[in-house]
Amino acid sequence: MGKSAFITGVTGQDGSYLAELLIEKGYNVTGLVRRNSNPNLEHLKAVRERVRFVHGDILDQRSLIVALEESQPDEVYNFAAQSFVGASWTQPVLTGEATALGVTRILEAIRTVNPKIRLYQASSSEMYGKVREVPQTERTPFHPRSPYGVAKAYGHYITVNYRESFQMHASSGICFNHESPRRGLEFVTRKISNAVARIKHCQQKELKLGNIEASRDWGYAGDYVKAMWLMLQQTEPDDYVIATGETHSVREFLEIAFSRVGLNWQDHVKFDQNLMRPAEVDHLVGDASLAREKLGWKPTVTFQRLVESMVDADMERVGRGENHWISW
Ligand code: G4F
Repeated sequence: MGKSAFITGVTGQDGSYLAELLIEKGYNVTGLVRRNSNPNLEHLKAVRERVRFVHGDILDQRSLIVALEESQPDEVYNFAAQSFVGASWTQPVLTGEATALGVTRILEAIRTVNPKIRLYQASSSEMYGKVREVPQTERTPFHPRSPYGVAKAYGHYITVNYRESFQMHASSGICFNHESPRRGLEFVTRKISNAVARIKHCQQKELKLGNIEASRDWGYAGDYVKAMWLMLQQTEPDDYVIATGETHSVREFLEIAFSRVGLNWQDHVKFDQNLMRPAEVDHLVGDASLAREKLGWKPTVTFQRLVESMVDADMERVGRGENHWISW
């Protein structure tokens, strides 16, 4: 009989790529969805008949215990969070409840139902914030710069703590930014690729952005979920930086994205002070040597190819008449 996995945040970018990967590997996959929501299964369309959905909420301890009792997984992958950094200043308490304490609830649910269940926790390069060294490794100290980054640091350390306190097989992937055509429209990469397609199709004239000098280590989400799975196949749990080792600015992303459709970004992009963050993370670049050595993992998609594939996918979508628009 195949293994079984339980994924929180299954309808999102990472959850959907991981569900596809695990189903291809013969897993039984259960996904947690919120009862009151009308879950958008668009990203899961290739596999949705093969995923079993259970209701529950990362904010509600009992629902997590019941969901794990019902699904009896071998592995849990925790992606549930308030994951947009920008919103974490306007919803700091919700961010703490979901992104920080949500991890403790998952750990407690595992301890209660079956402490042998293996856990993948989605940690984040946002924990490095005002970076103390370049590139960042598993040993680089954290200095988070947003309520989101602070909450992720809590989630990271509580995972380490339960591993050390209760000998749980709990691992964290300190994932640097990872993108794809399934990225949410609020994140800068998808905001740009969607706007490029809409501008090219004469549905939008300009694109408002905040700090375009910020630079990130941007990889492809489909590559990153493979590293997450590999972490749970190791005999010993550990924490791993997952990154490409290259950093690029938002400005570089704009140049490639607009030129992909023969446009000049300077003709369309406007600066909007309201999109500047109260505290910024200026420069992130990760060193994934440990993942390369221990997991045999490496990224396969270049920055140029990533940007182009996102623009191509949005050009196709907008061309088909699918209209995605975001006002912030
Ligand atoms: O795309 P972003 O919103 O991603 P951010 O803040 O780096 O966070 C993402 O990656 C993290 C991993 O490091 C995850 F943990 C997190 O959940 C999320 O997936 O912003 C990237 C950069 C920032 O410096 C931001 O200030 O783009 C800058 N930016 C400039 N104008 C903008 C905009 N970001 C957004 N979202 N929208 C803008 O208009």
